[in-house]
This record gives sequence, structure tokens and C-alpha cells, in this order.
Amino acid sequence: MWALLVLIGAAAVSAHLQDHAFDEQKVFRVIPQNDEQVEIINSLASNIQVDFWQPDSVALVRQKMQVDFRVDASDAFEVEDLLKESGMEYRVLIDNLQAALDAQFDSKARGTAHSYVKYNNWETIAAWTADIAAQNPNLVSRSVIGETYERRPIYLLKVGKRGPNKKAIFVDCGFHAREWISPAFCQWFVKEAVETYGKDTVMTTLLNNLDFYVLPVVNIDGYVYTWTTNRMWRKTRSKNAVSSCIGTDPNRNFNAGWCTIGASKNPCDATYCGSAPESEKETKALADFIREHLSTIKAYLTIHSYSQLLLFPYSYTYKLPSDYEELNAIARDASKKLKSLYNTKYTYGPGAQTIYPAAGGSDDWAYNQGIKYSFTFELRDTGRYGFALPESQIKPTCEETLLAVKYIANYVLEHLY
Ligand code: 9B3
Ligand code: ZN
Ligand code: ZN
Ligand code: ZN
Repeated sequence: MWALLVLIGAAAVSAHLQDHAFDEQKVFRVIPQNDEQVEIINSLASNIQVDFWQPDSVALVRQKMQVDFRVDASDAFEVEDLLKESGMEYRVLIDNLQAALDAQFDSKARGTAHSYVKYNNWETIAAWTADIAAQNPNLVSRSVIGETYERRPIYLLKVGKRGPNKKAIFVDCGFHAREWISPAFCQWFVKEAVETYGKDTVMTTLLNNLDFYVLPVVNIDGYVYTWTTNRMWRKTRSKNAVSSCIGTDPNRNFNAGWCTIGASKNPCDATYCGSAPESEKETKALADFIREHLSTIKAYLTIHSYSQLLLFPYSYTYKLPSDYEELNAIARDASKKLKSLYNTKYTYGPGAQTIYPAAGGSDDWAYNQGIKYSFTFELRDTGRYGFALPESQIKPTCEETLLAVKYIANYVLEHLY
């Protein structure tokens, strides 16, 4: 009993740590129209702390596309003044980030019980991976594919009806720590699999004929850090040899044009590519697993947020993949499926053209390993809440995304041989 009280007390303290961390911080959206305005954004970023919410916004700015960025409370007025004076097209996306973050939880009083319609902390997700496997031994099994920098086990769930020589689809979530809707989707997917097997004909066919490898959180250390210390953290939590800055961007750390474009060699940046490809224990574990299962894995799906995009290779080059026509048609039809539920609109296309050119991503790497059906999802929303997506949107977001994932999986199944 006392131990329980102490535990609850500790959770309350750590939750309180960030209670006011983002008070009055603002998120702006700007659309620079000319080179002068591009220069203003760039000089802003070099003078004050600017957290671009679509990393590699440097590239977006240069292409005069819309960019969202967060600034400190103490800089907010000055920044807005500057934007006004410049005549730049801008909008205050989030007026008080702390208020938006407070609103992401649908109730203030929170237990630690697992819920599919709430954001779960890592402890709760880890316990859930054990429970869902124990409760569904005929469909789900859990393994450990490695450990994180801070030595947490990286869990992988294999979901499917046991059978000989099955092909597989790999789905991962939680590359980027602050993209909380992503791990929520992986949990949702497994729930739907076990609940609708034997009832939904598509799901039943999929699980009878394919296995899904579901990795609920890749960047566990970062995810934990967003719960305890800094909700806006993106990278891993590894120490760098040459800098006091922490962390590497796991989605710039794969061996696909590594660090040639849209990634930073500076460990202090959000898109730091790491000291070498697969320098991170988390990306190495993932890449090792995929290499070991290359003969079975036929599709690779990686779930990020936000922007409502369905991307496929390449991101590290403007060159189109040899399967461009097929991948584009699948992305088009999967987006259409997704839209059919709540009218949520997705943009789709090759990464470089559709968001920004950037190297070292897992989708490009998987594609170059020979996994033809390789896609990155960027889930809801388009910036109203950004990373602070309210819990009330978990269910609709996951339901619509599931339609797209099932569509792709079914396509893969029908094109196995
Ligand atoms: C980035 C890259 Cl490098 C890729 N290959 N595919 C998708 C993305 C977009 C995500 C990222 O890492 O910036 C969106 Se959060
Ligand atoms: Zn406050
Ligand atoms: Zn991401
Ligand atoms: Zn994103």
C-alpha cells in the first residue's frame, strides 16, 4: 500500500515537472513569398531558439513552402512583430502551447491503466505488450530485438495465425519521441487484429496468410523523455562523443544516402544524422532484424506524425524509384480508403517531392534492401494541434489509418507471387 502511494507520488511529481514548461510558447505558420522573406526566417532561426515542427524546414523555407515553428514565450511578441513588419503571410497556429498540451489529455486525473483511447506511458505500453501476447497466444507473440541506449528492451510483436512459410509486413511506430499518435496507432492495430480476427473477413484473411511484425515504440528512451522532461523531444537520448548535445535523429540514421541532404552533421540539431549509419542501438536493432528476415518481409510501413501524408521512396534523391507507378497507385488508393471514413485528406507521393529531400530514412533504406512496398505515414493533423493532438482524436485517427494499412496489406497479399 505504501509502495503504491510512493509510486503514485513519483508519477505526480514527474508529471508536474513539465506542467508549465511551455507556458505562452507559440507555434507560428509562415509562408515566405520571396528571397527576402526566406532570409528573415533563416536569420530568425540563427538568432533565437526556433523549433521547426517539420524538421528540415530550412529546405521548406528555401522552397517557399509553409513552415510551422515554435518559439519561447519571451521571443513570441518580437517574432510576431517581425513577421508583421516583413509583410510575410503568417498565422499563429498555437497561441499557448502549454494550454494545447494540457488539452491533449482528455482528463486531468489519470490512472496508469492501459487504454487504447489515451496516450500510454512506456511502462504501461511495455506491460501491455506482455499482456496482449499472454491473452492471445494463438495470434500474438512477443520478442526482444535489442535494447535501447538506456538499456530498455525493444519489444516486437508478431501478429498472425501460425502457419508454414508465411510472408510478413513490418510496421513500426515511435521513431520520433514527440509524435505520440504513432505508438497509439501500433497499439490500436494489434487490438483490432485480435478483436476482429474471425469476424472481419479482410482481417481474418490477412492474419491467416501474413504475419505482421509490429514494433510499438522504436525510440523508447526518447518517448520516456517526452513524458518526464521535455514533451517536444524528437531524437534518441544517446550521448555524442564530440558534443554535449544529446541524441540522434533515428530517421536520418539509416544507410540510404546517409547525411548527404536534409540532415545535419551537428549533434545539437534536430536532424542530426549520427556519427555513422546505424550508430544508434535502436536503428541497428531494427535494421538487423529486417536484414535477418529479408526473405519474408514484403512490406515496410513506418508511422510518424503530423501532416497527413503518405510517402514512399525516395526522400534522399529526387530520382523516382523504379516502382514509382505502382507505389503511387497504391498510395492514391490507400489515401482514398482512409478518406472514406471521416473525410480526412491525405497528400501522397515520393518523399523528396512531397515534403522535403532528406537522407537516411528507414523507408528509403528498406526499399533499397528490396522491400518494394515501403511507405511512411504522417498521421493527423495538419497543424491545428500538431504534436499535441487531443486524445479524443486517437480513435478516429487510428480507425481511418487502419483502413489504409489494411488496404496496403491486402494489396501486398494479392501480389505475393
Ligand atoms: C523523412 C525521411 Cl528522411 C524519409 N525517408 N521519409 C520520411 C520522412 C519524414 C519524417 C521525418 O523523418 O522527417 C517525418 Se517526421
Ligand atoms: Zn501554466
Ligand atoms: Zn517523425
Ligand atoms: Zn512528422
